[in-house]
Amino acid sequence: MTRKPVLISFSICPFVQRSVITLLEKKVDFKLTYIDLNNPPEWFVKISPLGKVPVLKVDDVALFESAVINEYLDEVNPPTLHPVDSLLRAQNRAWIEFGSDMIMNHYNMMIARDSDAFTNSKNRLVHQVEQLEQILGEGPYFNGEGFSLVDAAFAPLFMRIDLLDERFPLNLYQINSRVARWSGELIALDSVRNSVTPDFAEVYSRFVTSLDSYYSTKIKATSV
Ligand SMILES: N[C@@H](CCC(=O)N[C@@H](CS)C(=O)NCC(=O)O)C(=O)O
Repeated sequence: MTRKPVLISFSICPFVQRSVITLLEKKVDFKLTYIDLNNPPEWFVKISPLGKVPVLKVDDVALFESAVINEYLDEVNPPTLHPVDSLLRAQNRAWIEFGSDMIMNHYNMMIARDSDAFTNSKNRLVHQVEQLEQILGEGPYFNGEGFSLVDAAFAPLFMRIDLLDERFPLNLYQINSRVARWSGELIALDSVRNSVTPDFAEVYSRFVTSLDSYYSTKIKATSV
């Protein structure tokens, strides 16, 4: 019998959060183990080929890459959160990759040392938001009525954008846009709200403020 899956986590990692959301949506009984990525334990280094979280331990197997972990979770815990049609499913996988790129652009924007690097990442992000705006339908979710793995993939990004906007708004999307509406739907879900620790807003905000970056100087300037 397969034992309870164990998800190896770092508290503010958006990629881990994607898998937590999927596990919660599917009501899977799982265990979360937190590690310090700045000082990873020996056992983690041994099982994580890229040294990254998330890793999902299923019995003696260590799965890595959030999109792959979510595909696995989806397959073994029906009903599926993917479209049944092969072409739609492939398209959904492509947009999950797109979401990963957005998460990295958002992160690069946060850590950018100067105004040029910051603006460069921000422009890329704004362009990606515009691309999303073009392909989104009436909602409430990416594929319409049903929550899918694309929603799980984007929710962590929207949660971070939303939290940071409270400190120093970047206006990445218009209030009445489809992206804004989609973001609002996802952030309000129990599976998304419960996918982070209760102190997440504080911990994430502290992390961003502690960065030696262009954006953190903006945040600090508004806090005084
Ligand atoms: N493509 C990976 C990205 C995972 C990732 O970048 N995780 C970060 C934390 S959010 C990490 O473990 N970084 C440690 C490192 O790069 O050494 C996924 O989707 O799982």
